[in-house]
Amino acid sequence: MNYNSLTTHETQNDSISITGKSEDSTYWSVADIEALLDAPFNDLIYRAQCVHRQHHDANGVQLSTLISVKTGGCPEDCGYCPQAARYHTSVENQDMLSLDDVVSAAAAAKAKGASRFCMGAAWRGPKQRDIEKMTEMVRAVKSLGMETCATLGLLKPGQAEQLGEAGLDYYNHNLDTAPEYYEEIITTRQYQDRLNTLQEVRNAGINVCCGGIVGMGETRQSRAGLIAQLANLNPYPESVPINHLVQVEGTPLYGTAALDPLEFVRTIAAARITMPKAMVRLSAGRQEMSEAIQALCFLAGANSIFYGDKLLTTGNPETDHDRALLDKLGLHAL
Ligand code: SAM
Ligand code: DTB
Ligand code: SF4
Repeated sequence: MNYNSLTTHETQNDSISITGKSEDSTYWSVADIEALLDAPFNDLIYRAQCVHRQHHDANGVQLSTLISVKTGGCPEDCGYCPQAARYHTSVENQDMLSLDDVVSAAAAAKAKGASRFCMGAAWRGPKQRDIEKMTEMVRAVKSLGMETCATLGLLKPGQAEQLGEAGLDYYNHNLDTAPEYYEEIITTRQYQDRLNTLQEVRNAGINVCCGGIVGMGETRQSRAGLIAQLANLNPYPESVPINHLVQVEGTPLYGTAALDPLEFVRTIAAARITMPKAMVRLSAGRQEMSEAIQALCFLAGANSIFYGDKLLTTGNPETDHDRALLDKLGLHAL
């Protein structure tokens, strides 16, 4: 199918659909997604917006607040990450936060309007004693009436069940990039390890939050490859964070050539079209992004953001600033 000439046609029930691969199809080839990314920008965004409106509140944005419950000193070698022990960045190691600290941060996030609270840890994966502390945190945050999410690295059999029993709603574990580019970025764990963890999460009945990073020097074909991997997960993730690389001094990817911001917008649109019901999160990198590009991301189907002045270790727009942006665009928090 040639997406370079996307046209619209009226369907029997008069709603607008667009010729091309059906959004309900379960399989997307890399070539299908490359064709989307290669399409004229207006055609791509229009199609993404149509898909978005079929499945979501057109002007709603979900707000998730992040907290790093254990910072730095990580044994892995992810080339983008300021928390890897082997890179010399300005991140200071911090032991696990106390339950009280986490609950206060969650309550403050809720008071500012966040509906989900995501707890991240700089681990290859949690040990059993870590899972015990995490389940306490999940229970406490859940009891505040917030959705809970955790991102703790690779999970061993049985760990996802324990998190699920404590009330974990989502587990974030990213594929990060396309399989063929992965070894350029991370060598201490394999793509298949990540897929195995995602399967553990699915088997435990926890919603999957899985996405990746763009702007790591990958080709457009590799961006298509990432989206294909995500879209072909069966079922595809409920939540899809699309991060723009935050370049941190001391990491191997610091100094990577800047990506054209419109490529980022195209990637968001491809995620929306191929995973119509997912929440697509405009994730890391917003602080470095203009309001105009963020607005285009919302137009392309992003309907979730990280909300709060910090991601895990790097900055994110101030909440007042984000509120003003949402107001300016007539967007409301979900
Ligand atoms: N240690 C766990 C793991 O890697 O699975 C959980 C935390 S890790 C920081 C979560 C995700 O943050 C990574 O998979 C990556 O997608 C994202 N991330 C980390 N550093 C980033 C950066 N500098 N820019 C954009 N995204 C980043
Ligand atoms: C995700 O996809 N992005 C978030 C969250 N999941 C855990 C993390 C972004 C981290 C950006 C770099 C930092 O702040 O350390
Ligand atoms: Fe460790 Fe996660 Fe950072 Fe990789 S992304 S170095 S696993 S904290």
